[in-house]
Amino acid sequence: MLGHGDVETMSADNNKPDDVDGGLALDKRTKTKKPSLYRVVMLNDDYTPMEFVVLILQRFFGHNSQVAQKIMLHVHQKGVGVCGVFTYEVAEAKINQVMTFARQNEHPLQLQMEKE
Ligand code: TYC
Repeated sequence: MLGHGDVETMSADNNKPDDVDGGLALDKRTKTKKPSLYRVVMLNDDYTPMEFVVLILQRFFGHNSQVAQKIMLHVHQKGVGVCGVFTYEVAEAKINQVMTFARQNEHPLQLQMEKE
């Protein structure tokens, strides 16, 4: 139990105090939790043009043209590839935006989310 002016050590990596009071909820500092991360993966298909996939990887995932080309070819050859890693809400938003844009352009491009 900590009194006024008592010293409590802090683990540097996780912003959590070392447990010196048996878990009793006396610590008033902000506790942070790292969010779970999710891979956004792209699936190959026989119809979506390669240039369209490269455009998606640049516009929605911020890859430069060289990296975008490499990811696109990986998906084309292996069947699936990672576009990026995000929190759940960001991953979901990217998938919705990309699949909406693909459908508007009448391409069957499919993206999925995978927990890291
Ligand atoms: N296989 C497609 C073609 O030959 C290209 C492609 C690559 C499509 C990646 C989807 O996620 C994809 N036009």
